[in-house]
Amino acid sequence: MLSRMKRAALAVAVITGTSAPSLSAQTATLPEPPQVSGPFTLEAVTDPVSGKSQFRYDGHDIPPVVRVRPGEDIHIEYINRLSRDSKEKCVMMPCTNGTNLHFHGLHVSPEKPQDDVLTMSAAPGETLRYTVEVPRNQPPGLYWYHTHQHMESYRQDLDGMSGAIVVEGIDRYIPELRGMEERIMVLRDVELDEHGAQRTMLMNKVAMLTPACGHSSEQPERVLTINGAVRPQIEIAPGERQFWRIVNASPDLYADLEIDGGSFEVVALDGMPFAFHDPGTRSRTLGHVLLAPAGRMEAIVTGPPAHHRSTFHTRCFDTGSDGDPNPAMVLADIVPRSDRGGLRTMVQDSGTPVYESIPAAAIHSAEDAEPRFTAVFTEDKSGFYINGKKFDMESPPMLTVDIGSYQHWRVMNRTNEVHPFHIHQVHFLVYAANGTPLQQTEWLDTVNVPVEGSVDLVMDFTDPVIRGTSLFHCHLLNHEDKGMMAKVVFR
Ligand SMILES: [Cu+2]
Repeated sequence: MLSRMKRAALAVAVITGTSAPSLSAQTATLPEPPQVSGPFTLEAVTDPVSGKSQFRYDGHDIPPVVRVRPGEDIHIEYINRLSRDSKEKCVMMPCTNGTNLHFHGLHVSPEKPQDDVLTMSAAPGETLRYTVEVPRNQPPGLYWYHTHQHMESYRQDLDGMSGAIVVEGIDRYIPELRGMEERIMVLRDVELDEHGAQRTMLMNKVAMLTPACGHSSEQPERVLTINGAVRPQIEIAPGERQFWRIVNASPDLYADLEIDGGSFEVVALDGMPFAFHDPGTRSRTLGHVLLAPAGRMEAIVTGPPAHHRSTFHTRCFDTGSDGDPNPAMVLADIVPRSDRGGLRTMVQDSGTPVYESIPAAAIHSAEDAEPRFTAVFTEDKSGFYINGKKFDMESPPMLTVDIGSYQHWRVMNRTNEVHPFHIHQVHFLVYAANGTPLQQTEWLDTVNVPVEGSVDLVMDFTDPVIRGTSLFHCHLLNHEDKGMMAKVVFR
C-alpha cells in the first residue's frame, strides 16, 4: 500500500520505489525527506508488489535525514523485516536479505555497536542496535548511511536503502548559511526498462538526448533522481542564495554537477569544510563538481536572473571502455519561487568552530616518502581484486596500520574503467593524480581513480577512535560485492 506522502507525490511526479513509476506531464517541487534527531527505529522491508528492499521510518518508506551534533550519539534500532525468500538477484544468486548499516565518512569506531559491517549483520527477523558516538571534532557537514552487507550492498543501495546524515555546525565556519534555505538532496537511481514506453518517457524527461558519452559502448540503464523524484523543480528567487547539500547515493553512477550559466560556491566536500584544516579557505567557486558514488558536495547556489530558464544537471562522465554508461541528464529545473515565506533554514549551532590545522611539514614528509601501502585495482571475467585478492568475509586483514601517523598511500587502477576508492572512518588528502601534483588538493573520503592511472593520498590515521578492523574498497558497489574490498587493522 502506498503511504500518504508517496501517494501525494505520485500525483505530480515520477517517483522511484515500490510501484511501477507513474507517468505524468506535471512536475513536482523537490520533495523534502523527513528529518530525525534523537533515537529512532528504522525498518528494512520488502515491497510486496515489486519485491524490492527499502527502508521504512515512521510509517513511510522514505528514509529520514539523520541530524546529530558533534559529541552526540546516533541511536538506531534497525529491524530486518525483509522477506526470507527474495525475488531479487545479488551477485549472480538470489539475495539472502541479510542487512546492516554503514555510517559513511564518520570518524567513529569500526567495532560493535558502532560502524561495524564485519560482525554486525541481521538476517530477516533479527534486529541490530547501533550507538554511534560522533566525536566532538567530527568535521561538521554532510555524511550518509547505507547498507553494507557483503555481496548484497549493490542491490540494497540500488533499491534506495540509503539516507543523509547531517553533522550540525557547518555554520560555525560560515555564519551566513544560517539565513539561507537549506536543501538536502539525495541522488538515487531509477532503473530504465530495456525497451518500451517507460524507457522513452524517462529518457525524454531528463533530456538524455544523446546517450552516447565517453568510451562506454553500452546503453544507459538508469536515470538519477533527487529525493526520489525525476527532474523536480527547485524554487529559488533571482539573486537568492541557498545552501545545497548533495550526496550521490547511487551505487555506481557518477554525478558531474553543473548549473546552466551558474557556479557553485563550494564550502565542503565529503562532509569536511575547507576551513576545517585550512582556516583561511572559506569556499571555492567551481563551475562543475564531480561526485563519485558516495561523494558529497555542500555549496551556496545563487538564483539566476528573472526569466532565465536554468537546469541543474550532470554532465557526461567518461567511465572508460569497460565502464558503465554515464550520460548527461537533467536533474532538476530551477524555477522562480512561488512563495517567499517558510524558508527551511538549517539548525543553528552557536558553538565555536574546531580548526585542526595540520603542520605543513607533517603533510610534506608523508607526501615525499615512498608509499607505505599501494592498492592495485584489477578485474577479470570472474571478479574484482585489490592486490590480486578477491575479498570474502573470512579474508585476513591485508595490512595493519599503527594509529598516530599520516601515511602516503597510492591507489593504482590497472583496468579500463574508473573506480572510486573509499576507506571507512578516515579522510585523506588527495594531492596527486597520475603522478602529477594537483593544483588544488582536496580532503575526501571517496576519490575517483582514473583509468590506467593512480592517485596519491595522505591518509590521516591520527585519531585513536578508529581503532579496530576496518575496510577499504571500490565504491562501485557491484565491484565491492564481487571482491574489490580489503580489511585493514587500525592498531
Ligand atoms: Cu570498482
